[in-house]
Amino acid sequence: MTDKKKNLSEISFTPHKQFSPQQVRIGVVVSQWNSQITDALLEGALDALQEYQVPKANITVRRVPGSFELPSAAVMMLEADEKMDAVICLGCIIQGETRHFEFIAQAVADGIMKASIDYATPVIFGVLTCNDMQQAIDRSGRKHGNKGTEAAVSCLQMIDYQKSIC
Ligand code: DLZ
Repeated sequence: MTDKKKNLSEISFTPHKQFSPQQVRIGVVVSQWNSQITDALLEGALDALQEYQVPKANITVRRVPGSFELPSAAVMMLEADEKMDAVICLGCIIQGETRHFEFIAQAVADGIMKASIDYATPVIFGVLTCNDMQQAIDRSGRKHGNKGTEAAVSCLQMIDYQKSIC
């Protein structure tokens, strides 16, 4: 991870025997702000889940207005479906002229962490926090890989972890 040019999406893991991707249920909440980017993150995430053989029928995708809404939307999903194994949050926050960036980015990071701890369930931070649009483009399927793919693999790895300790 120290090499800036490294494609961060080139991550994988070896599942434990107890892990059956065909049986996991995953929610994905996607921010509509910067949708050009978040749609690409979603595509990367869904491709990765498909590669690991998670059935499409076991994946629930929902859109929310902006990244700020991601933590509460994740919690609502976990509340609504107790069989949900994990939720992936996808968003893109870009630095602007005002201080919205720092408030939103910090709140989202804290909210996602709180949701995962409160529910003892993986809630994955697939949110780009970028200085400009080019950085976001580079991390949503270009030279720095796709953060959505990375989020999906992290999600499966955490479900695997949870099942391996139960
Ligand atoms: C308001 C706002 C701004 C200025 N910028 C972004 C952004 O870069 N990325 C993002 O995901 N959302 C942004 N939002 C919207 C907030 O996340 C939120 O949806 C609104 O403040 C309504 O609560």
